Amino acid sequence: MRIYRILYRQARTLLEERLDYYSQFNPSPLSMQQFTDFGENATNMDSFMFLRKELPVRLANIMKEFNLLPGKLLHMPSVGIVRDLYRQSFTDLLQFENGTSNITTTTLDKFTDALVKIRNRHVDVVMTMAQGVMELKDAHAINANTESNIQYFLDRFYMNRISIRMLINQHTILFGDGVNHQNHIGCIDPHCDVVRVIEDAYSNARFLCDQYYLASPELILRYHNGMDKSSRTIMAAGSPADKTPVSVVYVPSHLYHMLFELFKNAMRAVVEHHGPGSDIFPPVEVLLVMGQEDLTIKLSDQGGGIPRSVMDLLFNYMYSTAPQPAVSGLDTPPLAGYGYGLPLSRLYARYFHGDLQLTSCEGYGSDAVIYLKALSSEANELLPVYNKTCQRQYSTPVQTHDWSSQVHSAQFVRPFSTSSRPKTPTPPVITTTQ
Ligand code: P4A
Repeated sequence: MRIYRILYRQARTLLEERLDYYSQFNPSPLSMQQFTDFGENATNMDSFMFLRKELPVRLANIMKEFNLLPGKLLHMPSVGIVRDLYRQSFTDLLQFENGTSNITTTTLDKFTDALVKIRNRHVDVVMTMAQGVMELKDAHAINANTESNIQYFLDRFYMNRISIRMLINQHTILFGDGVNHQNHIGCIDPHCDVVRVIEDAYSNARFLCDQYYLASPELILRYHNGMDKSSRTIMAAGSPADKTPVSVVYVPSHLYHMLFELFKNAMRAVVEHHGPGSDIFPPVEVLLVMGQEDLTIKLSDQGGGIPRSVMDLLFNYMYSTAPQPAVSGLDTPPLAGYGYGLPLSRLYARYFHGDLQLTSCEGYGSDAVIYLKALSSEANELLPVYNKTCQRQYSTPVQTHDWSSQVHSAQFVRPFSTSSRPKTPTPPVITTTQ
């Protein structure tokens, strides 16, 4: 037994040592343009040489940050599982660390296989982390500091994950033996047809909405070109689409993810606000604008909106992990969305220096706006960096207010009536007096 313990300790130290080494480097953000240039010109070997350092750097940066999490979360079983996956993948990559002259096509193939294996290993990470947050909520009362640290961490953790998957996808699509979509560069479409993605997301969300509520709002889609100041209606309620494309260099699956989420939310709000029995719903209106700097997609619905006190909760991981309301006895409300729909969609938007914002007129409806960089040279990856500033974030308590207030934080208020999940019984409070 002892020998195993010694071997284990040695393996651990090597891992820790390499983590220290790689976490000293900042990740190198790539622009959309670099991704496409690279995809068109780089060889398998170029990509290998870049990734064999960049992937361990990105992994190490976020693995170091795990250590700054509140101990309460760090010790949840699901979080432990996720950390082990990261350790395994980091270790897998270390075998490609050394050598320049002895790199053969076998090495390159093995590397691609390793990346595929890593990608598959991490498919369920979002769910497993959400499980960890649920375990934490069941086991402990959460104070504002803990909540803010977890929010901060998860945004960075998921952004890091998005970026690593992007790199892996680019490499495996370009140099693996899978199918390479025509006219795509890896998973990037240099002529991503925004209108097509909007229609796709709308019609798939609508399918779910029809299935669930037996009704759904129509779509009205307008386009404005800010450069030549021309406007046109692309889709009026019920009428077919005008096929002139509006295009941007982008990852279609990222854009689809955001739009699908926003359409589901808008439809759910509209149908529930007007009553599923209503025979006419106000349409969801989408305005697509091409500007000099930004491409803007605004979704406006008349679903009754949300009060300001609830707005931040929609992007809060702690809050969103609450079980979704079970409606009318069906156990999977398809429009409830995956709990992390909005915060993850916002990360996708921010990943290439765009954004996703929600504004609402409570009592009327909501506007959700996706901003994308119009120019691929300006669409740089936004990556979390492990450094002193980030370390300070975790140790700085949330700001106390210097304005008088009677209003209590809405942080733990449930905005919608939900059938609550059976709770594990709360242990009796034991007070000790010294
Ligand atoms: N009103 N407005 C929205 C929601 C409500 C809304 C809503 C009740 C809240 C949560 C949810 C889905 C809808 C909207 C558009 C949005 C976001 C929220 O993009 O009309 O599921 C998480």
